Amino acid sequence: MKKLKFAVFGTGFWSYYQLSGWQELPGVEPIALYNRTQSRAEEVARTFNVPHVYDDPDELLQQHAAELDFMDIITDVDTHALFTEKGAAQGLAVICQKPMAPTLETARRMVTVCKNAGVKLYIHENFRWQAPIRKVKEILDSGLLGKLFRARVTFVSAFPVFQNQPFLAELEEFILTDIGSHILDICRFLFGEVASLYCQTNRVNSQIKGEDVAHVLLRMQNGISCFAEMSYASLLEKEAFPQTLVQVEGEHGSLILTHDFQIKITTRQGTNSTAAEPQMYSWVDPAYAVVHSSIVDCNRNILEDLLGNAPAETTGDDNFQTVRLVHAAYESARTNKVVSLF
Ligand code: 89V
Repeated sequence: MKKLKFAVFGTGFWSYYQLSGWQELPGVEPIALYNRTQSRAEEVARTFNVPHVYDDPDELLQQHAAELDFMDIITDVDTHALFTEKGAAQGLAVICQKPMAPTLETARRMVTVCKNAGVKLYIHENFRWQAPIRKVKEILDSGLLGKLFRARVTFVSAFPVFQNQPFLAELEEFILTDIGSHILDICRFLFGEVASLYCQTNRVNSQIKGEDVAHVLLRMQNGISCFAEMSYASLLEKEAFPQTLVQVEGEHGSLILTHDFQIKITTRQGTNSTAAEPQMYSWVDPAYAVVHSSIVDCNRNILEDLLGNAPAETTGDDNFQTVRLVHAAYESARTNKVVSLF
């Protein structure tokens, strides 16, 4: 079988997990790495047996664009558009980490540039690929709970996320872009598109620049009322990081996805429990297990699309709808007004 060849742009903290995730899949092969600091790229290249390393992205593309099938962008958000444009100009499919871009206009431009160049754009949005979130979706789709009317999606933690990802402390817009991109995407995945939203934010940690608490009340187009709550400032008895907890209510019953991937389903017949644990690959950091494990499923879904076997979920077009929600939430928090998404 011919392997799809790819280049990685950015070899920081996340690249180790992204490359480990690719290694779980047959049919792909990283052939070149770019990083601003070449020594860091060399370290990663040694770990993953990648033959070519560059500290100049244009040189990488000049040398290898002809043999590449796609690029995987794992740089900070401010350079996503730059590398997307470089890749699209060479006719390469682009995979880019979330959040897609720092502004809605830049995200729109990335989608347009890729369309105009006739190349595919995918956003590596992995939270919807977590095993417990897929299980919740399966239960909702079975109709067991009947017509849904109320939901709550929670990512509330005091995990010291800035230790591994110090750049997060420098973001003027923090939790809605970093975690909101995931949580609002889960809301869309589970409950469909949003009609309107209202948001309040707060900054508790004075050592960081952006907000670390956000509450978003969403009115979904199908009438469901969904409360998305996020915090990196909440010292709780049970630390949930990096789990997303979910509660959904329908006419015939409810479900709760609680800590440690337990799902409790209650109907008039009583309560049943089921578990949806992530697959523990050898390379996952136990502190991030459910997130790291979902990288493989997200990559697999994108790979199937690249191979023409099945459509990917997290395309640029799809993720643009999530980016709209993130920026609508900031607008709502700024103006203290409900924002319509129509
Ligand atoms: O996927 C992410 O956005 C990571 C983490 C799981 C720590 O939030 O920044």
